[in-house]
Amino acid sequence: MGAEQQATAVRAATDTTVRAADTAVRAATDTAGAATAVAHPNIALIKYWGKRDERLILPRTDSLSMTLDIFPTTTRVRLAPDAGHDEVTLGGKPAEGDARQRIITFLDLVRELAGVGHPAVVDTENTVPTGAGLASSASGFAALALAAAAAYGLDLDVTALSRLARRGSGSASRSLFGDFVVWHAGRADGTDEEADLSSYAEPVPAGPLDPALVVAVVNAGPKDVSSRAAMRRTVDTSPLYEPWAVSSKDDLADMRLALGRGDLEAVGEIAERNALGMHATMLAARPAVRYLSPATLTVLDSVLRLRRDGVAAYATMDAGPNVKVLCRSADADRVADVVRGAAQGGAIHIARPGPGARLLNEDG
Ligand code: 2P0
Repeated sequence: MGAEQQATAVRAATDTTVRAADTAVRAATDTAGAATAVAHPNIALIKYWGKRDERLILPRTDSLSMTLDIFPTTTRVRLAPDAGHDEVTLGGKPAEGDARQRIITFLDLVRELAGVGHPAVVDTENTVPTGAGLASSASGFAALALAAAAAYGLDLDVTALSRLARRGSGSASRSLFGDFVVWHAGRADGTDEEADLSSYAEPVPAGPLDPALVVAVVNAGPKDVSSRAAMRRTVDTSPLYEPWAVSSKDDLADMRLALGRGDLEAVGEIAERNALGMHATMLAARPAVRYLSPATLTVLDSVLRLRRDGVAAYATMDAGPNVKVLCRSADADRVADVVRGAAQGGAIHIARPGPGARLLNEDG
């Protein structure tokens, strides 16, 4: 296939995927007033690290992720016109502090867009074990965006929903879609409205990869520095930030090609170098942000040993010490065994590509 034909095929495949996602998210929007949505976490293979606009949550660079099939978040939003204020529970307990405030700020945005001022009752169930190192903000705000938009009667297509989810948490924009997903940084040279419109997520076509992601939890404790604060400090103070942002563009272009031809080794190599580069930017921040622990490095050593033994295994780490190892689905159990030995008693989870966010019918 020539480059032009390939581009046309890729565009057609993407259009079909977006239309299918649209049907899924529009399916139950006829029950305005209450809606329940489910979304899965995603892990970035090309990282989102750094904002250019904190209010609109506009990133400095494009990012690309795989949506997982484990640990979904389910969120129900019900309008409560007679209530005096929003009522928010997480896992059956009243939400507090920053978590509660971020949800209410997000509901305020939905109310403004819908022109409906009613308070809401929001119930969220996360199935991710506490501290598993799989950020629940991506699945959480993707599910909340979908449920709140439906409950408040906003008729948004899935692209607009990914923009909306972005306003809750950047990485949530990617969890609207299943499998591999790119989030566009968008236009930096126009108005706020143009920038907002141009920063959304969409599916990325991939060849036959059959991947798995082995998650090694080496420390389940809370982190010292939030990813939001760490990102800000890195952009503001790290001399390595700009070079990483520039090289991340090349990584993304290479990643699209590697995904397209179903080349798991190349996908893994690019993901690993992009993640290590991101951590290098943090180590050079002032003061340094160091999420990687001795146990992280022990797991990274085990990944190198696997590669030396001929197993395609590649590591990526986010804003924490836990390691996610990309490998072939057929190798997942072997990789999990080796990584378990290195993870010093930490829990191991095996994930595969998962679905996009969807609304549940009221009967579930
Ligand atoms: C990512 N991370 O691409 C990157 C890699 C962590 C490391 O997205 O401030 O919770 O809510 O937009 O999305 C974590 O940041 O940050 C994140 P906000 P978010 O997955």
